[in-house]
Amino acid sequence: QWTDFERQTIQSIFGKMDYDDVGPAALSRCLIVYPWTQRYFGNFGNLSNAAAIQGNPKVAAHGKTVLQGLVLAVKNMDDIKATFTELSVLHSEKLRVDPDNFRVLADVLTIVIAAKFGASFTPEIQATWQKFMKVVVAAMGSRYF
Ligand code: ZNH
Repeated sequence: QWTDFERQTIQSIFGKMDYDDVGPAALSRCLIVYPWTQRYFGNFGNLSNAAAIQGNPKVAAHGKTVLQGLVLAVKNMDDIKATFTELSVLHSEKLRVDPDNFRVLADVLTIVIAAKFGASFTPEIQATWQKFMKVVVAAMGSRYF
């Protein structure tokens, strides 16, 4: 269901992305702007204010982990749902993350990326990115009943 343009666009975004920068930025922004998402990270230590969240090494590490998860989706663009079956089960049954939060994180990630890429993040590229994230969010939620 992907055109050549869409495949190239997603690959190019991930090729240019600095994971060590974007992952922590997106997760920390999510925890700051949507504080209810903090409830899942009770073992991450101090999340009491924006500076604490941004300086928290566990948040940074986990931001990178989430992006590594997205890299799996890029590598398996034709079967994202199956690729995320196990992760969806983990988030549903073990972590008990409300699936609405996947869209929330996808949105903050979009904002972080748009800010990084600036004018080169054209409406066409953004539309492709949002389509990709929509498939990811659906796949992450696919094992919720
Ligand atoms: Zn998540 C974990 C991915 C979203 C919460 N995650 C995780 C991991 C991964 C991921 C890969 C690891 C696993 C293992 O270890 O095995 N995520 C992901 C993705 C996404 C997500 C891809 C989207 C897109 N998460 C999310 C959200 C939330 C979460 C939204 C909330 C809010 N996760 C989580 C938690 C965990 C995880 C809590 C666990 C952590 C620790 O370390 O403990």
